[in-house]
Amino acid sequence: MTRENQGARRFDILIIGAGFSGLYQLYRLRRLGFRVKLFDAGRDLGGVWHWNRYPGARVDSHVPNYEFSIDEVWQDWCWSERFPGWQELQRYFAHVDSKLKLKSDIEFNKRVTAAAFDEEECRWHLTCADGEIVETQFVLTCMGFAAKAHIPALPGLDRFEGHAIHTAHWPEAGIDLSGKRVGVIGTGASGVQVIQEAYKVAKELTVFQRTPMIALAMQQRQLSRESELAKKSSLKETFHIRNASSGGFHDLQMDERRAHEVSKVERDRVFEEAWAKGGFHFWTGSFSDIITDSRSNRLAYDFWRAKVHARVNDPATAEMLAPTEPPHPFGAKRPSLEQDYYEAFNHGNVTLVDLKKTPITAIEPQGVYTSEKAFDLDVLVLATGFDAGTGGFTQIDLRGTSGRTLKEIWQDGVDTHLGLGIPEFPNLLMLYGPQSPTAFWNGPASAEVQGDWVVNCLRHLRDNTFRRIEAKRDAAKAWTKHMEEMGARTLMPLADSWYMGANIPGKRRQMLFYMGSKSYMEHCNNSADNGYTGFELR
Ligand code: N01
Repeated sequence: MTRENQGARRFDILIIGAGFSGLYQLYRLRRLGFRVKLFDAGRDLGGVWHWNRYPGARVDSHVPNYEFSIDEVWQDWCWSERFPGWQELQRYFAHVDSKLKLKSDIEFNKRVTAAAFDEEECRWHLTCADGEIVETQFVLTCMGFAAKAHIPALPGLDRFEGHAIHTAHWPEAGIDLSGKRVGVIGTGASGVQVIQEAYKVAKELTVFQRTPMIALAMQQRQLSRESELAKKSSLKETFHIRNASSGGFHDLQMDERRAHEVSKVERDRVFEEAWAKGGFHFWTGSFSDIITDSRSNRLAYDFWRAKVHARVNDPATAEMLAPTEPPHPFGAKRPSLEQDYYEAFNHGNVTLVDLKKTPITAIEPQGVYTSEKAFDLDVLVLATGFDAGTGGFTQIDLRGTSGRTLKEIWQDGVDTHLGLGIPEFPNLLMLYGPQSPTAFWNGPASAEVQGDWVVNCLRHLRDNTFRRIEAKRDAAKAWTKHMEEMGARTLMPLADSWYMGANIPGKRRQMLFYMGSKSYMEHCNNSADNGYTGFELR
């Protein structure tokens, strides 16, 4: 023990992050008798649902897919909406805690800023923002994929005299947009949701769009307590199907035919049916070749485009929102779900600016300047996304056995074994991290299914008196290669998406998430069944 660490608190397992994955780990590991503690930088439970409280923030995975399958949690919980908003999700997390009593082992406002592995002691030393150093044998990162906001380097942003705010940094007290001149940069899922709310109250709303979002109909519904209670008798089966599915939804089934090979009438019938179901049905619940075959993909895009044009009054605006030529293959960027996003552009107080034609040249104290004109603003919302997958890790001074930081190592590309372990970083296991299905896996399902694998692994290590687990370099290289090959069989690499790390200037372009949680878990289970192949245990 080094001198400065004398008296440091010591744990078997330290979990970072109090979202679905972190809470599930705490729930399971505590019951197995591990000395486990959870740290979270926020003030309360929820992970992304603690931070993302901008107007309109709501989940894009419909319930009951989006909840824990733990009996004591679901039995007396009823949702009020099919796609719940952030306030209801925060209430859900409070309910989870009231049932599982997790908070007694959670410390909030506890941001981990640095971590170094001590090879001699076979233990991690973690430094927190408040100066405390703790020691732990294992670290479980449960930080989600969106732990680091992306704030683009817009010239003059710091000089803006109004309120400039990233969607993930929205203050708990809220920001009143009523009667204000509001600008929104970014039309991803966060931008779409803010825009839908802001146009109803703002004096003027200016939407700065770089790439049009291919937004799908949410088909939101209110849920009555009676209908929720009626589902309870089949919920166990629903969760079972969900956790065994590829993607973590109990009710998203693909049509195995090729979209471009069936008749137009039949194709439209399938598309309409998926559209009416709402949510991701049109993306991952219609024809299975949409994301692999450009002909089928184009047919889906054209169907979507016609839907949008039917709702937007001004044809030029409709063309900006849903251009004749797709900005990228449909679904190769995450589609967001909308309720009245397109109708917003029929209102006189809303202006759509095409940043590809008239880019932002500067942010001035009074507002945003494009190459064409100035827009005076009171509030500038940065709905500009996240350094997804890796940003949560690289913002920590995380040093493994070589002393190099993970940030330095990942500059040349991410290599992990199964998205669970990183060479040079022993006893650190990732949940919902890069190179696992994360972006293509419903969060609570992943928390439980991938989560059970991690719990079983930790139990295996303890039962067999192993002190150390580390991903092997050749296994990690092979996993990256496998992911690239899988990605290349799809249209995913053709879009500049956060799936590819391509939304962050300078970030290495690579397939960051594994497509298909079912085959992913087969790889993980094969490894475990054969003595954790690809990992070194000692
Ligand atoms: O971020 P994004 P997000 N100048 O990266 C634009 C989940 N989520 O926070 O496409 C101008 O998707 C950028 O433009 P372009 C969900 O998985 C879920 O919206 O790069 N514009 C894009 O339009 C989602 O996919 C929910 O050309 C700039 C936007 O900012 C993920 O989080 C709700 C720019 C960023 O879109 C991320 O969504 C919210 C610049 N310099 C989020 N830089 C739900 O559950 C970036 N942009 C519903």
